[in-house]
Amino acid sequence: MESTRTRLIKILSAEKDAYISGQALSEALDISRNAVWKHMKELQKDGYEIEGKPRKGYRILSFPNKLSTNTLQWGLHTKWLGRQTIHRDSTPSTQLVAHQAAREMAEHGTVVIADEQTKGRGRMDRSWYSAKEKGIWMSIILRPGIQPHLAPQLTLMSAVALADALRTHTGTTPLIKWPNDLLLSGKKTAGILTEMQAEQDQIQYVVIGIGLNVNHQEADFSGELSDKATSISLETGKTWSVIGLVQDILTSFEQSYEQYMEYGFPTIKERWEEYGFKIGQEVSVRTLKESWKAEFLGISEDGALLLRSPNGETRQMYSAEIDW
Ligand code: BT5
Repeated sequence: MESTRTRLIKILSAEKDAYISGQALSEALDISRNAVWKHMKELQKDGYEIEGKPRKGYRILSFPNKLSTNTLQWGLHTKWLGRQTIHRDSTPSTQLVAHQAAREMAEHGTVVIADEQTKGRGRMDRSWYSAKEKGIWMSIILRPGIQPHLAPQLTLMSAVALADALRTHTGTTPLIKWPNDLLLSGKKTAGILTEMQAEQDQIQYVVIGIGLNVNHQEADFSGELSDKATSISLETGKTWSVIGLVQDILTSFEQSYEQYMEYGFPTIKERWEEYGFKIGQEVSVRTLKESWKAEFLGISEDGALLLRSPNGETRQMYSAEIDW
């Protein structure tokens, strides 16, 4: 059951610019007019800017710049993505919360987001540094009707959606380092982690984890990250609203996902290659058995890495460690 406060915010947000009378609110929420007034005072204390006019009623002028399920909804223009959100002030990892929610049948498009992760994770048990309120640490639950072996394409699709959103929202031009890093000025600003629960030929759900450094300053990165990591703020010299950026990423993600589901991977491939890091350049490739130099040609129609070996042969690789 939603709290009275959440219902009150929902009613006020749905009205956008119009006023709602104290009487209408008291009836809708089944509380006294005095209780409505008290709730308004509480909201103002939490940073909501609320206008109350005699004989007209109340309206919200602005939301606080603090992430919450409510502030995320205000100004979100998606159809289905992020319509259900789970927000945590602090959590070990939004991936864990998302897996749990998905097992409990959370719907397609549910977004889990946290101000801070204490055990953020990358691929292969690597860790992901997720400082409090500095970035976007979120996991998206999807239930795509595709074959499990195609799931890696969702990582590439997500990277394109994220790169598009960063380009339009912040004016930066990210590059995507295969398969899941977003770079600005050659340093990592975002990473994507795709995890899935599937049977042989059917995906139950996929969780796409997105970590994006937004307002970190140089002092926020230490150790190995000091020369490997960057943030949108470091690159643009500005502080960004995490909420506004999340909303634009979700819009971009929803569009890319729909494009992918409708037209398949080729359209994503083209967009990916526009952002591809080191396309046409030499890289070192390591597999379990061998290590060799190759020219990075781009990605194939199904998302594999395309490499030209020194003898001129073109090879497709689905997994390899690349020294860029
Ligand atoms: C990734 O792994 O890049 C995937 C990161 C996914 C993080 C999101 S946040 C929301 C969701 N919840 C989670 O717990 N995870 C997801 P990988 O390619 O394995 O890169 C990991 C490596 O990136 C580390 O070994 C570090 O070298 C580096 N790294 C760690 N934190 C970083 C940061 N904040 N910025 C830049 N680089 C970082």
